[in-house]
Amino acid sequence: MVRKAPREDTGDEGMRVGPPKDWAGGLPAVAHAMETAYRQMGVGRTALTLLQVNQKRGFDCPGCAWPEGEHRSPAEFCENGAKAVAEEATTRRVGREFFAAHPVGELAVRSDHWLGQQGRLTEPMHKPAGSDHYVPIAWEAAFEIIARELRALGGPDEAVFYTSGRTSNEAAFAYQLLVRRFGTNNLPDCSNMCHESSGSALNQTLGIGKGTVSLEDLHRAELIFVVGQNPGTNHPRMLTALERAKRGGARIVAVNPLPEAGLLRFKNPQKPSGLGKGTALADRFLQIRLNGDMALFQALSLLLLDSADREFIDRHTHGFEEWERHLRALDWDEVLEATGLSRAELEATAEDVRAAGSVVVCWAMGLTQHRNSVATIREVVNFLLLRGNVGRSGAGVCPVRGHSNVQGDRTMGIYEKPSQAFLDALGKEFGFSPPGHHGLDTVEAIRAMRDGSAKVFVGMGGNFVRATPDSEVTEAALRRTRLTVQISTKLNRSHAVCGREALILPTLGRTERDPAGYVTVEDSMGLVHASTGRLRPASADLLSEVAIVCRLARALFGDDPHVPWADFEHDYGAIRDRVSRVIPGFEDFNARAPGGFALPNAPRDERRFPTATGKANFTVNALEVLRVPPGRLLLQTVRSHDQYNTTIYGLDDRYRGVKAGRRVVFVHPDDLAERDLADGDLVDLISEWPDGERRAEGFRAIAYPTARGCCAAYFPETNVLVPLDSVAETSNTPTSKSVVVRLAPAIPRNPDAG
Ligand SMILES: Nc1nc2c(c(=O)[nH]1)N[C@H]1C(S)=C(S)[C@@H](COP(=O)(O)OP(=O)(O)OC[C@H]3O[C@@H](n4cnc5c(=O)[nH]c(N)nc54)[C@H](O)[C@@H]3O)O[C@H]1N2
Ligand SMILES: Nc1nc2c(c(=O)[nH]1)N[C@H]1C(S)=C(S)[C@@H](COP(=O)(O)OP(=O)(O)OC[C@H]3O[C@@H](n4cnc5c(=O)[nH]c(N)nc54)[C@H](O)[C@@H]3O)O[C@H]1N2
Ligand SMILES: [Mo]
Repeated sequence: MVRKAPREDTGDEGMRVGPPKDWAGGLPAVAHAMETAYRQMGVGRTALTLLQVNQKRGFDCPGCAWPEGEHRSPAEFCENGAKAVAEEATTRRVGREFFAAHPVGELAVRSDHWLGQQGRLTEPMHKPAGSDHYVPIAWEAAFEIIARELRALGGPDEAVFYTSGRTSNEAAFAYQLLVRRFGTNNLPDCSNMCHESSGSALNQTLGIGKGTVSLEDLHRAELIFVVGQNPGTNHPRMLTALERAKRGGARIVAVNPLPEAGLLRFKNPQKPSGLGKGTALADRFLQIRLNGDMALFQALSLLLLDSADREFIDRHTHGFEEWERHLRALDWDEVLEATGLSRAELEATAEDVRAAGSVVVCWAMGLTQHRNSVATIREVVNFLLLRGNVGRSGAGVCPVRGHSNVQGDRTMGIYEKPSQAFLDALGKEFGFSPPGHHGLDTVEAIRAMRDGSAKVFVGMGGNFVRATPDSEVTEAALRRTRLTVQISTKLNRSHAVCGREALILPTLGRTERDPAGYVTVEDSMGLVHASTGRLRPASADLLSEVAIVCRLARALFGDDPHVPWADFEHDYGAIRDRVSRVIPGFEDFNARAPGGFALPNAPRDERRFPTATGKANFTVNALEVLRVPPGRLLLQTVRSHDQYNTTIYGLDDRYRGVKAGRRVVFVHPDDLAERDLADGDLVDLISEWPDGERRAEGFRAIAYPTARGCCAAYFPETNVLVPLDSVAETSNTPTSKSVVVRLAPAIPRNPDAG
């Protein structure tokens, strides 16, 4: 059986490819940001909006979760932050006329780019069962439909409540409360596909599922590893922090199969220095093979065993001897094969570490989306513990989060496996018994919908059908449900690939005025602060996410003796009062929110490790080299410079030299030659898995300086290639960065197929 990606109008005809850039930022970044902003918002609104990003009394940038820092420049935005804002603050609108003109069947084959470009959703829409059109519906009627369908289920576990990571703390807390009052822990979220592996590994080893460094630690670090991350595109403000660290004398080691522009050189667009050559960032570039990181960190640790911090190890850690024994048996041939690096490179890097008083390791999706991701991240922890690089100034673990409030949503209880302590506190505060058994994560939720055991899907933001793996399986799963509900700002494919009955509930974005007051978010480094939107809402008929949750709760529960939903709807302070009594670290939440505050972090603040052993745990992780069958390549699915996850801003990937197209696959020239392929050839990507092949058609092969044996292509176009059952151990994260594929000359496309 062959699974194929749906045909879509990609508009790739005018594609041009040039050499990749070796620097990021600078004036082109400003120019591109402005161009997008003007196109979406016009000149006046652009000035008004961009000046409020990440300011003390402005709104939190919906772009990424990188912290703001103490000294905010008057234009604390970056190119991609500006694009994220422009997407939301666009003046384009999608109203009832649009849905009258475009049946659902047509929208389902439109490209993600086209869908996103249509503009902001303006009123609640309903697709009745059996119809191919959305029609307007009143808010209360929409809530009645959801309540009716939820009540009709065989039990609460037949519903799935997804969350994407832009939802505010207040909305997230109210949402998980509604879901648990209803009786299920089926709260999958985008984190399941993102940093779940980091959370799993860090909880077990350090006793906290978050990073242990502050922005100041990064500024003070003597050596910074940036592993499996492309900050020039995905966390541009991080480059400013790296630049600052470098000015203070830090060295930077970039570990990546791709020579990403932002890792090599940075021209700060906010400083006059941004005009010149900029700052060279990485002192050392380790061009590693995909999935070679566990071998890398084991090898570095082995080379550094003689310089262990014995005092720290004896006092604060557990399991060192067993780990040391395991390391000493490391097979160098396997290390060199897995990493694709030379022994000399590894030894030189170990000397960098030996010379550094403090080390930070930063990482993102390059480490989290492999089968052995949890073990790899545990190995990063081992490497840092060895020299006492956790819980002191300038040192620690730094998983760099994606969505702007993904970390806060988890803190608020958006989690399918909540701790008993959290459930007890929630139950005590509201006087009910939350469900004790664990719920479904993202992959399990897809299986449950596929198998018919989950029948209602509610999405609090995000684009479930496009963000998830195995597109064909997932699309069929969603279509099988009785009802899908999408609470969204913008149109996306999850509105078109929907349940038999479907609802679109349009909501306010971060940038917009909310009469019920400010909301709060938590950044990647555990700082909580307020966010206040100031723009006029995209339509008078939008409700805030909190209001949607509260009104749905009233339709579902009637007069709820346990939760004052009406109060919550109109006064977010009333929600924060409850949070302050349920979640540790939020004491006096309302008083502290406006100024912002740091959540407690035991490893960072006190060198205390609240794990099962009461110490930081060394762990033994078996090294398995990921060998691909002859003729195959390992594919990673990445973001282009012009996208935000499934939102496609444009068709360029400036830093990688691609213009006006997305169906490309980056391959090492020698790997192309071995396959008798030439730069520019059209190929199909075929992934192989025991249950059958999956095919993504019509990709232009680009000769590119990636590591040998590896290739890269953009998601979501390649999600069809990631099998649903190919997941990371423990975290269950889809293995989006290591898919075994073969390249085949493309089957010519039928020009009429659209
Ligand atoms: N503009 C913009 N900003 C974003 C996003 C966006 O889509 N657009 N998305 C947001 C979200 S949700 C997230 S999670 C983050 C994602 O931020 P990133 O993790 O930077 O995003 P990816 O594009 O997935 O890039 C993965 C990087 O890891 C490298 N890599 C892949 N596999 C391996 C490996 O096995 N080992 C090593 N060492 N490196 C590897 C790739 O070459 C690439 O540089 O960005 C957030 N910010
Ligand atoms: N193959 C592959 N797949 C991946 C990844 C990968 O690297 N490779 N990365 C994974 C990662 S890291 C992540 S985080 C997921 C992302 O998965 P999601 O978070 O589900 O996807 P997004 O594309 O960020 O969601 C975009 C939609 O969110 C809605 N939206 C935007 N802002 C708001 C808001 O303020 N409120 C509400 N209610 N809705 C809003 C808009 O309607 C928009 O269309 O994708 C994952 N999928
Ligand atoms: Mo993410």
